[in-house]
Amino acid sequence: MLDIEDIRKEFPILESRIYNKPLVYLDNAATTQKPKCVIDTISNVYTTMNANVHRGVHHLSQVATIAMEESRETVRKFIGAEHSHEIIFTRGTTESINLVASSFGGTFLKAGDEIIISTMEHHSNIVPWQLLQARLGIKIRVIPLTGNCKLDIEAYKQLFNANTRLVSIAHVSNVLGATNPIKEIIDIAHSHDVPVLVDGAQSIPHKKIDVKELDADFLAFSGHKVYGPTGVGVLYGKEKWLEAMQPYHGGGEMIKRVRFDKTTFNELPYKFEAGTPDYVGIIALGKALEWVNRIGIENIATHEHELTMYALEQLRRIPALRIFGEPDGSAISFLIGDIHPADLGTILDRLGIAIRTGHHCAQPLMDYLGIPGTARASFAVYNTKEEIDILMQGIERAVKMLS
Ligand code: 7TS
Repeated sequence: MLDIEDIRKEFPILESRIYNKPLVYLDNAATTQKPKCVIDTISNVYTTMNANVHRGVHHLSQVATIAMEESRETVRKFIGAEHSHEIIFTRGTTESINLVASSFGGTFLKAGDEIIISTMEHHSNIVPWQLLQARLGIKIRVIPLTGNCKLDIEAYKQLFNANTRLVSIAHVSNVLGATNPIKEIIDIAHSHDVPVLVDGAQSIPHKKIDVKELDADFLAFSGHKVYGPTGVGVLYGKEKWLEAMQPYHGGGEMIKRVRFDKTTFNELPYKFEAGTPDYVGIIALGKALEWVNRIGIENIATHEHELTMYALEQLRRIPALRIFGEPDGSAISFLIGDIHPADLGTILDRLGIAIRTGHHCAQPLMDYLGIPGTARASFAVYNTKEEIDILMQGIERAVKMLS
C-alpha cells in the first residue's frame, strides 16, 4: 500500500494554488510533475559536477561522464535491455521515432516498401513516416479500429505482405488511455520477420516494460512523462538493428575518424548521439527512474488503475457523458452532450483543475471518432480519489453553467 500523502510531499508543485484553489493536476499524459530528488539533481549537477562529458581528461568531465553512463545503466535495467549500448539518449519520444524513421528508413527502406501504423497514433508516430514517404516513396498502411476503439487485430494480420518492413505502434493510446495487446502485435509481426517499434510514451510511466520479454525491436519514450526532466528521452534498439543502421545526426562524438575523403563512425551508442547531449537531463532522468523503482512500478500501476476505475464510475453518473474507448489505467477522454471541451477545460481551470482538451495530437483518431477533440483527465501516482471528487464537482458546476 502506498502512502499517497507522503508521495505528494515529494512534489513541491502540488502545494501550488491556482486562482486561490488547490492545484488538481490531471494532465499527466502531457507531462508529469517532478519529485524534489529530480529537481535537486539538476541543481546539484550544475553546482558540483558540470563539465562536458566524454571529452575531458579532467576530473569534473570524468565525474559527469560516469554519472551519465550510470544513468544509461539505470535505463537499461528499467526496461530489461540486454546491453547498455542499446540505450540511445534522445530529446524524447518524438526524436526517438524520427531517428528510427531516418536511420532505419535510410538503411533498409526503398520505394514500394510498406510500414504499418494504426489509426490511434500520436502525430509523432505518423508524420515522421509521412516525411519518409515523401523522401523514399514508401507506403503507410494503417490498422483500423473496431467499434470500441480497439485495434482490429484480424485486419492487422491482413496488412502484411512481401513488402512489409516495419510496424510502429503505440503501447498505450494518449487519447483512449487503453493498452494495446503489444506482445500479440509483436509476435504477429515477427511471424512475418518484420521488426516492431513500440511507442512507449504513455506506457513507461504506468506499467512494467521488459523489452526482452516483449521481444521489442525498438522502444521510444520521453523522460518528462515519467517524472523526469524535459528535453531528454530514450530510444532502445536491438543491437543488430542499431549496428546496421546509418547514423541519424552527424557531428561531434558520433565519429571515430573524420577525413575529408572518408569518415568512420563511433561504436554504439555514441554513433547515434551526435553533439553535446543533455547530460544534466540524462542524469536527472536516471534519478527519476530510481525514484519510480523506489515507489515500485507495480504499486504505481495498481494505484492508477484504482483511480481510473473510480473516475470512470463517477463520470458515468453524468448524463450525456460519453467516454471514448476502454481506459484501463492512465487517461480518460470524454465529451458531455454538445459542450465544447475547451469551454469545460476553461471553467475547470478557474477551479484549479488542470485537464487537457483538444485533439491531443491524434487528429486521425478524432476524424475516425467524428469529433474535433475531447476533454482528457490523466493520472499519476500522486493523484487521489479526493481530487477526482473535486473534478466531478467541477464538471457538475461547468455543466450547469454551459447547458
Ligand atoms: N507518443 C505518444 C503516445 C504520446 O502521447 C506523445 C506525447 C508522444 C508520442 C510525443 O512525446 P514527446 O515527449 O516527444 O512530445 N503526448 C502528449 C499528450 O498526450 N499531450 O501532450 C503530449
